[in-house]
Amino acid sequence: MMNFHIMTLFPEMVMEGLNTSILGRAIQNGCIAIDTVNIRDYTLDKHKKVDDYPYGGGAGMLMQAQPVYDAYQSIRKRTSAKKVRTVYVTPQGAVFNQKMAVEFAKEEELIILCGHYEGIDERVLEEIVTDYVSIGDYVLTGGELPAMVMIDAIARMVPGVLSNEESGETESFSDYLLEYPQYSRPEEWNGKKVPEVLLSGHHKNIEKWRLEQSLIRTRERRPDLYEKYLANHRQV
Ligand code: 4FV
Repeated sequence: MMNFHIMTLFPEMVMEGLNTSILGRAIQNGCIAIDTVNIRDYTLDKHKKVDDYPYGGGAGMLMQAQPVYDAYQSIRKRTSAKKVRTVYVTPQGAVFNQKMAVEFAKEEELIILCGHYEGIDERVLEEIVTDYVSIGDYVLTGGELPAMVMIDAIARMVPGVLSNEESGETESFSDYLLEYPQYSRPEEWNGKKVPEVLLSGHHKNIEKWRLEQSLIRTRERRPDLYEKYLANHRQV
């Protein structure tokens, strides 16, 4: 059972987005639990102000420390572990990948902090964040989509979430190679036939064909991963 606690200004956006097919079922069958904490609920002024101008000037607004910290404390009060792993999703973080998803899936509890505007006051980040994670080198308007992307990838790796039919493609990133082309019925569609080898029933030949296709696809689309694969499989 894995508990995700999401700190956000837009709880409904996150819950709506995550309560779908596989994740919805995982929540129903108790493999994972997802709750949201609305940072705005922890403001102390009547205008429920969460942001202010950045010292030193610069464009945009910054989320202030106090509401974030108090929202965090509200989660800590009801989580068991001493220091719960707390991810701040931000372009200033390590880029998320399948390896990190597998690692995060081992946690019982995971807090994910979603920023907005230009980001969050550094002083509260220093206080509560254990991991800085980016979903890619581009700038979004908020941390909710990154949080949902991470939860989707992490939850898939929690035992019981995927049925064995669904857990196929996870290994496609385990040895740097992209997954091979896949086909299903009918055997011919739009004048295009399924590659003969896949209909042959020769598992050795199918495996060989799939590896070849993965190598071709990886070399074409992700030369960076292809280099890593070659380095890892240097024929001595
Ligand atoms: C982002 C990313 C991202 C930046 C300012 C939210 C936005 C706003 N988070 N991976 N790329 N965040 O663009 O994680 O606060």
